[in-house]
Amino acid sequence: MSRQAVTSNGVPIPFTPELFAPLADSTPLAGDLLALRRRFRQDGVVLLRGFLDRRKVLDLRGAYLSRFPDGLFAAGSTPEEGIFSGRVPDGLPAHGVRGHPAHAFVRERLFASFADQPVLRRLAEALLGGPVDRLPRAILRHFHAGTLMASRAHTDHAYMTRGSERVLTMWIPVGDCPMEAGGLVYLEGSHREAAERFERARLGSDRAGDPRPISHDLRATAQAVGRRWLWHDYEAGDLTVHSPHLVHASLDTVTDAMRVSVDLRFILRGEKADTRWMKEWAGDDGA
Ligand SMILES: O=C(O)CCC(=O)C(=O)O
Repeated sequence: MSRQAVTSNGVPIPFTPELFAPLADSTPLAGDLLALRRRFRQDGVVLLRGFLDRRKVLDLRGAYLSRFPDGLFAAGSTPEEGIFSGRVPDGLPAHGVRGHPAHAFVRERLFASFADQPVLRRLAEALLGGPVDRLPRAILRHFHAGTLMASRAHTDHAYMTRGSERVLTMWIPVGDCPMEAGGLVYLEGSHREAAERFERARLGSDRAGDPRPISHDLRATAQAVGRRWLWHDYEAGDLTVHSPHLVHASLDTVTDAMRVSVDLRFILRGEKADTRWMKEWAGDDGA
């Protein structure tokens, strides 16, 4: 993918300064939690590079991908490298449904011990300003080249309307994830936009009957509100934390390496959680 045009869900978006800008790096604020919280409130997102141990993240990648048949991987490559063979093995159930490795993996102790690392909890507490609980519904995403499938522009709030807004999401790439691998992009300052301002973008959505996503068309989404998509070439160990009101989406995976990521959500303790997020994720749970 040349960076003159990137795509999301197969729809090109010119990679121009009007539509894209780099995501601010908040790593220098990691030691000053008040400043980090101010940045989080102001921008609706913080990027912390190398926040997690790279080796631990790559071990998680290897552990997850090793649950797939060898045919998923290019000859001579390891599960941790996650190089797509170009062919999904016959009989593999749809992503995340019972019988697919992601469904079992998010229910394993290994996954829970990664998600429950004290360093993540402490970060959530610093940003939400008090003790937190992790919501059990943790999503494992896995994209590979050739599908032109990516996350549509949306806010997390649209999927969590039955509970408190005092929640946050951590997005953790499980492996290196440059833009070409399907990097997450954030619509700058969009946590301060009224939802109605996106109506024009919604009209062109490929999911017109579903009020939750805004659109698969990231150019139309950005232009509806005159804002830019913030991008980053993520490396294993990086993470972002975002507000439930910040619009985000992902780009198509066009690299040989598959894109794996985890979303973790935390809620301020004592707040009412949306019950759909109180049970473990399944690819077909509809939430
Ligand atoms: O990983 C993705 O493509 C989307 C993640 C997401 O939507 C989220 O973290 O809320």
